[in-house]
Amino acid sequence: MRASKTAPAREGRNGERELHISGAEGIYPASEIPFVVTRYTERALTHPKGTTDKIVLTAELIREKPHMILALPVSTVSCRAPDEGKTIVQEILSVLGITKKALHTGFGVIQKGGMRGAAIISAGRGFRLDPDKQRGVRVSRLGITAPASRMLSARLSDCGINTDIVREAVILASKVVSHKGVIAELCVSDDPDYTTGYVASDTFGYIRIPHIKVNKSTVGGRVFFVHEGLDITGLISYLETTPVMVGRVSPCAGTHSVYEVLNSSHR
Ligand code: WAQ
Ligand code: MG
Repeated sequence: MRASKTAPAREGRNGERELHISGAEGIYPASEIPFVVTRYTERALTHPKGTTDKIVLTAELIREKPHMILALPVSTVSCRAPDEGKTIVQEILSVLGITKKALHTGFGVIQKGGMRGAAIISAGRGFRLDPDKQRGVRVSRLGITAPASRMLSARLSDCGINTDIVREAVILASKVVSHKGVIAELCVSDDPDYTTGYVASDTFGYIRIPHIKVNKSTVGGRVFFVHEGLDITGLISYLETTPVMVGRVSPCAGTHSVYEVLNSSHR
């Protein structure tokens, strides 16, 4: 599903532009499609980013057998303000070998906001590698099996964070970092009232960072940091079209300091 609204062109340009409001995707049994369509439509119509004037829903049969993956373990770091959040992001990413330059490019993309997909950035030189800079790359064809979904809900509930937003983000991040070329993902929601972001990596799992942005801010986005010299076409094809489902779930920890989280590397 994708929902947008029409806005006047930027100064000095002609015509109108489509502002991204909300998007969602999943892999479901055909019998669930009517319910999913209702849920996604309601989400688009009640989105905190504003009133949508266009909702596009697409349903496609997946013929390929989905590739099964393990969900990342979830933890939360204590963080009280955006400045502290930025420092925490820097610490995690530098341990993962992502340069300051790459991080600078990444923060730039998120600060600008307004994208429907994610940016791909090389972890060393900090170059933006995805071809459509306005749209980015939209991760799709991802889902979770029914038993894994029940387990994920139970584990997230134990930590008091069992919401659609967290569940969908954990599934997405697990697909993204399951590709060997991706070192880490940085995410900040573009919803004005959602201020928790995350850094996901195969090494440290899904690390939630509360107060990564100020309330009421509509900037946000996603950035995938990748190994230098990676085959970008192959990565985009994996993210956009390879069906991937979470079949098993990892533990969920409570809130800890960033050092505790970094010292408990799970793999
Ligand atoms: N593929 C690529 N990029 C995406 C996708 C996707 N499927 N969905 C969203 N994005 C990008 C896009 O640029 C959005 O503007 C941006 O991410 C933010 O999307 O554990 O809600 O849906 O509490 O606002 C993080 C949860 C929530 C943290 C993230 O993102 C937690 C969130 P949003
Ligand atoms: Mg959003």
